Formats: sequence, structure tokens, C-alpha cells
Amino acid sequence: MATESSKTSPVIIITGTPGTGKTTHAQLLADESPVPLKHINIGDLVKEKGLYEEYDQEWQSYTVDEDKLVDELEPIVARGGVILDWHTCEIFPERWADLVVVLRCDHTKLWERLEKREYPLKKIQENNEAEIMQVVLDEARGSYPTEIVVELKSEGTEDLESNITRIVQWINAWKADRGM
Ligand code: DAT
Repeated sequence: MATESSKTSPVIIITGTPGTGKTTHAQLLADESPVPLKHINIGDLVKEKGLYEEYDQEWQSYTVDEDKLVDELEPIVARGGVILDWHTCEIFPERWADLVVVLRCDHTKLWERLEKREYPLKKIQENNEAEIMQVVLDEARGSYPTEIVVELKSEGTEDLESNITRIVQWINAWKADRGM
């Protein structure tokens, strides 16, 4: 669990299989949040800061240097007020997170979204299978206390809007709990 500190804004992890809508949610949440929240797209950060070991041509993705990534994020996360947007969450220490949102999407819809991204077939298949097997949800449940892990459907704009409303309500309750 996140340690009590002088944080005035929470740390929210938004995770899910690639294509489930993490970045879309994180951007909208950063805009609509009642407290300042900085959206950190981990994939972009890894590229920008060179926090990887190599680029895997076959999978067209970076092999992340997890120690470097955690070291880079530690001081930022300690201040609070961030949304961490990544397709995996188990490397983030349990104490970091106040809320972990796991986005879910029907696999047919997910396949279409990943095809539009022009992912190699192998990568589409792997991600699709991971979504069906709820790999990210199990990982989140295995890494954080059950009460802070929330599974949300992300298939259409109505889901997006209701999810953001729900997270904003959660942020208001988080503030109220701290007398803010
Ligand atoms: P991720 O960051 O998880 O890889 P994304 O936010 O880039 O996913 O979304 C992938 C595509 O799917 C993008 O074109 C936006 C669309 N999308 C995602 N969630 C959606 C939702 N709830 N309603 C409508 N479109 C959505």
C-alpha cells in the first residue's frame, strides 16, 4: 500500500493489454481530474530516456531496463499526482499505487484496434490471447491489494466517459479522506 506522506494528489496506475485504451483514458483523466495529475506514458519515457536494454526487431518493441525505469520514476512518484500508463504494472512497487485501473476490451474489438496500428500478426495474436486470458488483470491482482484494483470495460466512448467519471469520484473521495 502507498505510504502516507505529504502527497496532495494520488498515484494512479492505468494498465491493460495494448489497445485497451490506457492512453486515451490517461489523457482525458489528466484533463478532467480535480487535482493536478501528470500523465506519464511509460513507453514514451523509456524511449526518451533510453531506459531499455535493446530493441527487439522481431516483436518491434523495446526490452525495458526495469531497474533504470524504477529509479527514474521513484522521485517523481514520491511527489504524487501522476498517472502511470503502461501495459504491465508488476514492476512498480506496491507502495507506489493508490489506485490501479485495469482496462478490458472484447478481443474482436481489440484485434481491430491493433490491426489499425499495423502491429505484426504475431504481436496482435499474442496481445489478443493475453486479453482473453486476463493476464494483466491477474498480474495487477497479484501485485496490489484487491481493494485498490479496479477492472473497467473500455469498448466504446460511453465506457470511456463513465470510467473517467468513476475515477474522478474516487479522487474526490481520496481527497475527502485526507481532509482536503
Ligand atoms: P493503449 O494506450 O491501451 O494502447 P489507446 O488509448 O491508444 O490504447 O487506444 C487504442 C485505440 O482504441 C485508439 O484509437 C482509441 C481507441 N479506444 C480505446 N479505448 C476506447 C474507448 N473506450 N472508446 C472508444 N475508443 C477507444
